[in-house]
Amino acid sequence: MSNILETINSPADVKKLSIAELTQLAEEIRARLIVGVAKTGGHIGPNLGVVELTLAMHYVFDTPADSFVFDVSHQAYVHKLLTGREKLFHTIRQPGGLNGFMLRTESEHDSYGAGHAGTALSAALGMAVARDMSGGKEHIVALAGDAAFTNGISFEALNNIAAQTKRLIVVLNDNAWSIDKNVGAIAEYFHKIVTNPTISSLHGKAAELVERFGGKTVAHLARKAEEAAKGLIGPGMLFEEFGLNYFGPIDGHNLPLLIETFKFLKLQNRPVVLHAITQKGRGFQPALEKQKKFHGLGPYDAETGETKAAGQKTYSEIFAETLTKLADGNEKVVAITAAMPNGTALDLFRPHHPKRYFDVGIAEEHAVIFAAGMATKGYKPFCAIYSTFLQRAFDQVVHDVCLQNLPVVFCMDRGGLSGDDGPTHHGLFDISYLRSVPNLIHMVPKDEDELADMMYTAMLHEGPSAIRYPRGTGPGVAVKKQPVALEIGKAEVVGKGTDVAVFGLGAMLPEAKRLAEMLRLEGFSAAVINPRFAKPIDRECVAEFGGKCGLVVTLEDHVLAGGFGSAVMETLNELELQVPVVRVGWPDAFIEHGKVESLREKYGLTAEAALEKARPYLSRMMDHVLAKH
Ligand SMILES: Cc1ncc(C[n+]2csc(CCOP(=O)(O)OP(=O)(O)O)c2C)c(N)n1
Repeated sequence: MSNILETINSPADVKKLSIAELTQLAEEIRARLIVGVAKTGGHIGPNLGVVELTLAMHYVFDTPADSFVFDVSHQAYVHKLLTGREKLFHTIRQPGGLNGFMLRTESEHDSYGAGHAGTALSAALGMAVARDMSGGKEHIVALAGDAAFTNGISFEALNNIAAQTKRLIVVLNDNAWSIDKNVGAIAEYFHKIVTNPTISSLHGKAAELVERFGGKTVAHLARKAEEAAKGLIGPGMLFEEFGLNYFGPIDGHNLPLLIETFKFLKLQNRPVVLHAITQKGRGFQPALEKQKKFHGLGPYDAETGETKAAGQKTYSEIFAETLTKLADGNEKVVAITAAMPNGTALDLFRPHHPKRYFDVGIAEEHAVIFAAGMATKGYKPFCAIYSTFLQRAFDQVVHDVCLQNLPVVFCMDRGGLSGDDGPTHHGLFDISYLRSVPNLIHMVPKDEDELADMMYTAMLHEGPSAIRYPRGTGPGVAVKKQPVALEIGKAEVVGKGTDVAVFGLGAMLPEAKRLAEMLRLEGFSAAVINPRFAKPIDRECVAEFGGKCGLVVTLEDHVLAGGFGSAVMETLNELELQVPVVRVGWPDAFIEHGKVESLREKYGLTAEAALEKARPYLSRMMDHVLAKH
């Protein structure tokens, strides 16, 4: 069997193929995805679901002149394979390799970068309006999953589309899944359309005819199907009410039908929605059986789908187990996730307290206000939202939770560098953006047991609180049976010293200890402090060490701008202490994807790099230290 995929250097090559060849290409792409992602890890399920859709889009439209905007863009691997990146596909998500999402700097075919959900319709509308203003003729196609429609921004865009442009194509890629099963009224609404037997049979017939006539009558048929569908579902089809013409549901794996439909949609002079039904994980049995797992995962066996047995418990798992325990003993504790039961591990909590578990969809802003509402009635909501996704809900944290001093707990998973996912997913800003908000306390545990203590502290605290913890596993410390409440704003001194004070926040504490050891070998007495709180900062501790030490070093897995080190400097300034501060953290730049360890080395988040940064101050201190000891 000749390998068609190898001959595809750009979308122009796709257009040369016959339907039979395209069908073969679809199979080759599936095989390539399954085998390739088995080695690199990545979003295999979503990509297997959009093979035909992406092929048909590239067959009919013309990127980069036309623009494709993918929501989240985790399903853009097929697009990457068809736009000159097949030879590099083995590098996806690998250091220095292709990014796992659309990236404007990676290819002229990637018209819009993303990683967070709900952005495709707004971005595509912006492009369409810009095109209209400058008299362009190109097509703009937004592809968004069914779960993207649980997100408010998608609806803000829908509300705006018909008023702003006559030409925009929205593809609703409906596989009924978010990462978990899609939730809420929108999911049910799509389900009703899809399972309506009359519509299905009508569209089945349309598909047959398209195949038979090679699409010659498709325009006529689509109109007929659309009219019939309208009559069947009732007067107010959701999208029609928003002023978009609705087409579908159609089989998102039927290549000829998709091609003819896109050709037809291209000619429309009104914004349109194409509702395509697809199957997440199509063509790979393990992914069909375990939809959730195969949404996105690390390396797996390409034959069986087996993954390495999980070893040590992750921070997410410790979080979920602790929350279950807290909820066992306190009936006011509730758990809220914005479509991330798997990632946050709240799916471990769900069976224990199903009535106190809430998946609100990909709706972080709503999740936070919903939590605020529950808190006004005496409940203790634990809002489990990744650090990067809580960025979405900043105003809700400020205006709804903190301004009213409501006791909502933000559990920010992936606080710190996320690694393979890259800049869209690194959780590097939460200290800066939360530290400025009155009433909120911000905690960072050094290990799993301290995470449990912090959650307990947050449960007892009468105002808002936030806890950030890193992706993956921690040091592997056993969690006590009964957590203890920590004194708010109190740091823990883990190593005494008088010359240098090293503050190691959370995951950076081991580096702080290593640095102290290196300093000791050079003749300096170095204290090591586990700050625990980024806010309120332990003023007494800062005053004590800032007063007696000749140098303060801070280490954090966070951007330097406005981070923990900045908080220490502000405090020293308020205390009128003139001690120099060496801050170690991420620079003022978006950090690429890669392995955490090597990126830390590259950007100087190691004890060695800290020592080099401290060197000029240490030299100046030397005489004084020699005299002292
Ligand atoms: C703001 C935000 N919250 C959460 C996520 C995590 N996330 C990534 S993909 C996804 C589900 C997407 O489902 P859908 O849009 O239906 O696409 P599918 O994967 O099913 O093709 C979620 C919740 C995100 N990317 N952005």
